[in-house]
Amino acid sequence: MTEDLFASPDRENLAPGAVLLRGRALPLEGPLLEALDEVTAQAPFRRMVTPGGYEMSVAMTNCGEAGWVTDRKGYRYDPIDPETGRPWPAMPAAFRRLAAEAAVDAGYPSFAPDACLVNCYEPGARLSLHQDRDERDFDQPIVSVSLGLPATFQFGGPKRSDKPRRIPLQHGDVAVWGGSSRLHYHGVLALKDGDHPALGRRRINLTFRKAL
Ligand code: MD6
Ligand code: FE
Repeated sequence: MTEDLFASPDRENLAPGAVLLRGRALPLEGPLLEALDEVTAQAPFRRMVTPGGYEMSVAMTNCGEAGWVTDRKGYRYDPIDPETGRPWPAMPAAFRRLAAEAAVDAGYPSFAPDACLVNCYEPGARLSLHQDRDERDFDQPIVSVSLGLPATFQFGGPKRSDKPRRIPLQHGDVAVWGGSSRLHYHGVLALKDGDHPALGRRRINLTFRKAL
């Protein structure tokens, strides 16, 4: 019943609490790409090291009040960029606006993100199955924006061993998830080579969180 009320060709329910809004970022493409350049000029992409000592294939940066970081000591949200010693760049207005509007569309009217992790994939880069559990409040959803080259998202269940579904993500797609799928395992398969008109040989993913 509820599925029917919200059904639309641009909307796909992935799991209870998780919705894919195809093309939802496209109306804000110009302002988003401009804001991305401003963020990465102040806090450049870097490949972080996991607690186990591996350098991640995905390059990352952040904006907002806190940024997600990993190093030999562990994973955490930090108000300071360890590379620059300065606070992360403020969250640009276009970022904040898209995150809030997409959350409303997905049924999360009071989402107010304080952190945005920016992931940069070059061909071959991948993100292995993981849970996002470094945030304080799992009642808040995560809003995830895909830009640039297409990728295959893996979306599993509450256990690492749950077989993941494969979901193709394109430039402009926005996934919002929370509710009972908030802690489900997920990842991104190795990026295929290609050339995107706006972003070249890269995929950029913005994930908005209420971290603190
Ligand atoms: C990515 N995204 O799409 C990686 N996590 O590049 C994530 O790991 C992710 O998209 C939590 C919620 C949404 C996501
Ligand atoms: Fe994640």
